[in-house]
Amino acid sequence: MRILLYRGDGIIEPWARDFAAALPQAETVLWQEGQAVERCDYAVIWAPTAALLEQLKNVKAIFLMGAGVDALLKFGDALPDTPIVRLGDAGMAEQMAEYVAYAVLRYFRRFDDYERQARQGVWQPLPVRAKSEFTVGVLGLGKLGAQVARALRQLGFPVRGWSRTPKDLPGVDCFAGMEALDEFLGGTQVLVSLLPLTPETSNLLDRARLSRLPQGAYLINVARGAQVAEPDLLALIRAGHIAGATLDVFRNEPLPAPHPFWGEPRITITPHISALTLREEAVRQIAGKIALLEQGEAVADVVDFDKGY
Ligand code: NDP
Ligand code: OXD
Repeated sequence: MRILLYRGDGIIEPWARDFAAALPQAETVLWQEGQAVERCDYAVIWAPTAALLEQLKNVKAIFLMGAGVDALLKFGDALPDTPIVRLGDAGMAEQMAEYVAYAVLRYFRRFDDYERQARQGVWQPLPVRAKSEFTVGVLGLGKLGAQVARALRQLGFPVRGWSRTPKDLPGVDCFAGMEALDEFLGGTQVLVSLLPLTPETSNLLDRARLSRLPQGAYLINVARGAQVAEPDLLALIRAGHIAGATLDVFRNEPLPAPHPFWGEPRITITPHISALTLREEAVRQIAGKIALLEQGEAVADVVDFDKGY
C-alpha cells in the first residue's frame, strides 16, 4: 500500500515517521511541487495545491490532517471525485473545551477587568456576575461544539446550542435552523462559534445578528474568521453593545499588522491555536480508518459536499 503525504507548511517528516510506525506495511511517498504522483492508494494532506489535487483522482480516499474543510472545498469543481475524510475530534474537542472554558471564565469572573486595573495599580473589587443569568450559546453542536457545551454545563453555566438539524443534548437548550437563530441570540450572554465555514455561515455574524445579542454580550470565535463581519464587530464593541471578544480565527491569517483588532484592548487575540492537530492521535485515527476501508467498511467523518462540511 502506498500513502502520499503532503503539508503546505512542509513539516512532513514527523508524519512520515508516525505513519511508518502505525502502518509498517505501507510505503509513504512525500510529494513535492512539480512532482508527478505515481500510483498511490491514499493521500493524507493539509493545505494542498491545485496541482496536487489534480493528481489525486485515482486514490481510494483523501484524508485531511485537520477538522475544517473550507480551504479544500474552495477548489470546487477542481476537486477529485474521491471521498474526503476529515479529522473527527482526534484530541481537538478537549482542547476546544479548555480554550472556551478559560475564555468564558475569564470574562465571567472579570479577570480582563482585573488585569486592566492591576496594570493601573488599582485595587478595586467589582460587582459579582450572576451565573444563572450568564447563558453561553454555542453555534454548532458537532464533534467540537457538543463537547464545549458539555464542559460549560459542568462548570454550571446555562448553555444553549444551535445547529442545522435538531439535537438533544442533556442540559443544553437546543435550537435548530435559521428560523430559530434570532431567538437563540436574544438569550445568549456569551456567544461561541464552532460552525464550519460554508456559504450559509459566511458573514453570519454581521451587525444585524450581533445586535440581537443582549447589551454587554461577549463573543468567542474559534471556528473561522469569515463567519464574522469584522468591521461590524469592531463598531459594536466601540459602541458598547458588545463588551469584548476572544478571537482565535480571522478572515486573513496571520492577522495583518495594521488590522484595527490589534489595537482594541477589549479584543483578545490568539493565533489559531484553540485546537491544534495532535499528530499522534491524528495518525492513529487515519490509520484506523485506512484499515477499515481496506476491509471494505465505511468510515466516519466523510465530507458531505452538499452540506459543505
Ligand atoms: P462538525 O461538522 O462535527 O459540526 C459542525 C456543526 O455545525 C454541526 O452541529 C452542524 O449542524 C452545525 N452547522 C453547520 N452548518 C450550519 C448551519 N448553516 N446552521 C446551523 N448549524 C450549522 O464540525 P467540528 O465540530 O468538528 O468542527 C467545527 C469547526 O471548527 C470546523 O469546521 C473548523 O472550521 C473549526 N475548527 C477550528 C480549529 C481551530 O483551531 N480554531 C480547529 C478545528 C476546527 P448539524 O449537526 O445539524 O449538521
Ligand atoms: C482545523 C483547524 O480545521 O486547524 O483543523 O482549524
